[in-house]
Amino acid sequence: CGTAADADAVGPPDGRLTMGFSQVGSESGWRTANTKSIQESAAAAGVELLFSDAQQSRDRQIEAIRSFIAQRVDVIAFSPVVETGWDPVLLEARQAGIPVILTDRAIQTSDSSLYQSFLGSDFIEEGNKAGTWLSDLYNTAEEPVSIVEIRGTEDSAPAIERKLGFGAAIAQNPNLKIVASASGDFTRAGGKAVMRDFLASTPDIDVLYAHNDDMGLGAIEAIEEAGEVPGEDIKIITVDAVREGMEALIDGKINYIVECNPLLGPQLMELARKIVAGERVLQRVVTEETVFERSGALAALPGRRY
Ligand code: GYE
Repeated sequence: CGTAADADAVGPPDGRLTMGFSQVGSESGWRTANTKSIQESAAAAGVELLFSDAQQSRDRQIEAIRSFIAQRVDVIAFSPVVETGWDPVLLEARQAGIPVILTDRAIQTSDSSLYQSFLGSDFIEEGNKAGTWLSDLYNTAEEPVSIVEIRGTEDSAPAIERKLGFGAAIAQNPNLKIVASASGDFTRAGGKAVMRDFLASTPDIDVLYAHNDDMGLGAIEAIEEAGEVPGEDIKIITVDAVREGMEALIDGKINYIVECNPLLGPQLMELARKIVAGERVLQRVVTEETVFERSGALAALPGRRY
């Protein structure tokens, strides 16, 4: 058991690390797998986890982080719902001497020393992979190809960067045009509602690019209700590769999925342990990911954990 003086020493005084984790919400299959990974890895690593669900609200995340500071946790980790607005609360954490790790989503800040490390995917690269596949698919097209885009949560890093990466890649092929784009907030219901609007307002849609599987799955329902065949009348590309997305890919309703790995728990626990022990860590840790067409999905699905 530690004394007050031990609080500033390297490592938790009782040897057991306490982590406050503020999760975005439970908006998607990806998020469910991510939460499970973090909870299971904390248990396996003997980390005491204070877990808080922000239901997609930045204010609730800030409140959660303040409460972790008040409880004097050893380390704070969070997945920021949007990119901006974090500096004040991160300064409070610094003043309390509590290190912060970003997981999954990045922030915009003028002071990147406000966090120790950022562990997550390269979303620009994901958007790029989606756009490159599409450019190649239509490389002999002579007619314009109409693309609709369903974006993730407004102002979130994955929505901003998946759009950017995709846009840069399709610019290689002058026939490819985004004719409509709206946010479906990364949820299935959001994806369905947006797709229904697109189908009513936009003639002759050739391609849907959805920023995650859940929105793509919601859009598939809207497409089928409109009497069209997903994957054939409208080609569909999504991001994540959660089980239901992979099943839709195998059924031919989705044509291509760019993988985004939610299993960040083990790496997060390792980073936390090192940071609290005063070891140096990389400021950016990028997760490894692949892409799937139907054959790859068939081969990967049996061994998939989510
Ligand atoms: O792609 C989406 C989730 O931030 C990478 O958030 C994550 C994204 C993921 O809701 O399904």
